[in-house]
Amino acid sequence: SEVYNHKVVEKKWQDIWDDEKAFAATNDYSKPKYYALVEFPYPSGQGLHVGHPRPYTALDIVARKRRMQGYNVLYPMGWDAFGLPTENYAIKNKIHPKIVTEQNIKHFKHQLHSLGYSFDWDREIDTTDPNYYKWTQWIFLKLFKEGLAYKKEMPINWCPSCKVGLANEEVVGGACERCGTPVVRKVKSEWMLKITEYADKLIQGLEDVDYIERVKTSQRNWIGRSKGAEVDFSIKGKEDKLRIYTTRCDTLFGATYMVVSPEHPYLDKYKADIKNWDEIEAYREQASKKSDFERAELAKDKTGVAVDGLVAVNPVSGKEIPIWVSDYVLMSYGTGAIMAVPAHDQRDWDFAKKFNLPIVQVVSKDGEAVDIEKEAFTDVATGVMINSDFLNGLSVKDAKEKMIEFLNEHKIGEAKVNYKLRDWVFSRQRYWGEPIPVVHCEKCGYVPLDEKDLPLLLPEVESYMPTDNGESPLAAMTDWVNTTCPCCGGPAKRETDTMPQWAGSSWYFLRYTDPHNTECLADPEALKYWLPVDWYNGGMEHTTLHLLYSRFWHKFLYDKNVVPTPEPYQKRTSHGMILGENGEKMSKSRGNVINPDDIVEEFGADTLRTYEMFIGAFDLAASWSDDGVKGCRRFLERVWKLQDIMTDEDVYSKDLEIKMHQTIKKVSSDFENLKFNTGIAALMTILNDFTKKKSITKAELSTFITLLNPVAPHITEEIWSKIGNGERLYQQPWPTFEEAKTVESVVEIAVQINGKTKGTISINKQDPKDEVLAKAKDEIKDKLTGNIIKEIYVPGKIVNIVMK
Ligand code: ANZ
Ligand code: ZN
Repeated sequence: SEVYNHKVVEKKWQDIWDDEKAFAATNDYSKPKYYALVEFPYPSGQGLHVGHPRPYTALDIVARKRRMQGYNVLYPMGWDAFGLPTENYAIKNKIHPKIVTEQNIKHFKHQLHSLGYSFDWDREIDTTDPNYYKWTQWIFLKLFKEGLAYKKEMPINWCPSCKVGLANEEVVGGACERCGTPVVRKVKSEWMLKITEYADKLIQGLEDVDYIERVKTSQRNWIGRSKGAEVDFSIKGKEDKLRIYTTRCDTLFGATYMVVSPEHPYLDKYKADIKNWDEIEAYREQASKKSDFERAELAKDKTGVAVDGLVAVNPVSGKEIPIWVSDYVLMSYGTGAIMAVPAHDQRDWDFAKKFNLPIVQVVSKDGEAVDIEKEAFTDVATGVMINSDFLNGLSVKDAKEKMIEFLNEHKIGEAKVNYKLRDWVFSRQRYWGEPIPVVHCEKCGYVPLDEKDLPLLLPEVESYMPTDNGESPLAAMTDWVNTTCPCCGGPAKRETDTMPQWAGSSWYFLRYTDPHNTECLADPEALKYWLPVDWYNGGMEHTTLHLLYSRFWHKFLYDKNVVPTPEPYQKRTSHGMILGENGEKMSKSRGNVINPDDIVEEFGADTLRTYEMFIGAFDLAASWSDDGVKGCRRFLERVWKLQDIMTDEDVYSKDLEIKMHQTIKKVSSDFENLKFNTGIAALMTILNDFTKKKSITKAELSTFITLLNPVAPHITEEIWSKIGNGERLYQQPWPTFEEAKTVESVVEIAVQINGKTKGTISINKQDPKDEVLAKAKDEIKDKLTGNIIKEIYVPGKIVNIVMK
């Protein structure tokens, strides 16, 4: 055959697949379905990087294989196109973000197309398309009407560089996730989504899905369910109680002081009683400059001020204890106030040591007092209560229960569950996002737009620059801002904040099922058929953001009968990153960025696909290797040459029959179990057998290229047509194997006399015992000189003749 020219072959088949709409999902709902999903990309100006093809190829393999297995497969692609980088680029280059987005999408699409993915391009979606974001706004209205979207004055994480408010999830190590600038706190009125109302459902739902364990764990930790109690401490001379949250109500007798957060409302309320108000105020000012993240840091040096003039009373011991203000207590968690138990909480211990506050041990180690001079004693498992009146002698667990009973009985507290999860800050003071479809009317307050007025289009503005006072550029568009109230018809102002980038991706997988629908977000029949997504693969970095947000929206839509399943994704896996040759992250500054276009140009899409799947265990990070790429190219060249040694037989040859069945079995299961690398290795192994033999039957070659097709679809399709097989390879059934033919039946076994090996014979595992023994004795006949006492045959393993 002529030499393998990937350029000709790949272009040819990509055109044919387009013409034939080869990979369109059908609306034939009688067929079994399979919905494979990868996270749609943000179409950045940099284009595709070599990290993208790893997950895309993996699920392309699954999708192609499932189609061959007779499934109606949905494997869609689209663009998560709102967001800051595009807006920033637009500002810098004075081009409308819409135009930037169009250009970027065009480039991305061209790149993805050149990789031969079997996406159903007729279902392409773009989150910035008004026909799409109409439904994003529609979902927002539903949330608003249910009281799950609300406006709140709150201190937010503010990035002074991006000039944008950030959700907790977008703050990494105290800095803006995007630009790395340290985040400051700023009080703003923000739209919030009540994801906390779904905290329990989001935890419980994890029981019913097949997610890799580390995804489940990190979702649980992020939600951070904590079981404890709230307890009222009285303040001497006041009606008000100071309510605290604790997970260790068993230690109440050890509470030697209290701490309130600098933002605690009682400070202002009792300003007149507080003698050192100036000091307190100065401290509050200082604290306001820190992020919650910095304040909660365990290792940090504790600071604080005693509140001079207010005294609390421990409700169980009756002792008077001081109240302090410290920034290690956050207003955003529990009640914003704590009882400090320095003997058993390390933060309290650090604080007590620094400010010389009393430390009283109330938990012992199995009844023995422990040394708490060096650190707090926090072990719960061995803890037994001491110095605690009616709790003495109880284990920590029993003491908690008993204390809760006591609190209930005396009406000074009760059991309480808290979550680390915060409500989702849903407004951004930026231009390039979905407008929030709400107006503000002096008389009626916040009023939602009528559904029939959706989409609320993003208006054209002159400048996309965010304003220094933190308002969106839309605020400057008075024509657009001033409107009438849908409720009373009076003058009203439009909301000028837009939705965060995470909005459009919170439901996009629903739209793929019916992307052109103008009546509803998707036809209920389509949703019923396609949901849940059978397999969703995406980055670990999206576990606490996108994955949690989209599960939240889905659960809400399920409660509203819009979607038919309580969970959106049945299975979730995650891929490892692709690093540079040196094992470091690829980045412009390191100069180690590989452009997939160059690889496709020089070696071909099939080589890139094969390489990215062969690079290593799918869930682990892997370093790029140019030699590895060349190795995969050589593999495909050898596959190409198999045509030259093909014979006409339509059966597997006797000597390779078992290996063929084994390979089908292994590849079939490896491709379903994230073991793409070992599946490909099995194909490489059997390729060696063919080349060594210098012959391959037509049946063998046909099966071989069918198995390789999901990985390297162009070259295999070309070989298929060249060896005179009719139709298309992508339309062929996936090869099947017979279990019985996957086990090697011919084996070599040892023949022993009195446990010592004297020879070997080659037998069939199924051969009857008599036959094996006869063959064995014949093999060693000149050594059988004594009396045979016993003849032992361990089937398929060994023959032992016992002689005297
Ligand atoms: C007394 C105590 C004694 C505590 C003890 C712990 C150990 P998680 O598990 O994270 O929910 N806490 C409560 N509200 C707080 C706030 N707003 N800011 C900072 N810390 C706060 O932790 C709950 C524990 O964290 C609570 O239980 C409280 O300290 C502290 F031996 O109360 B504990
Ligand atoms: Zn009104």
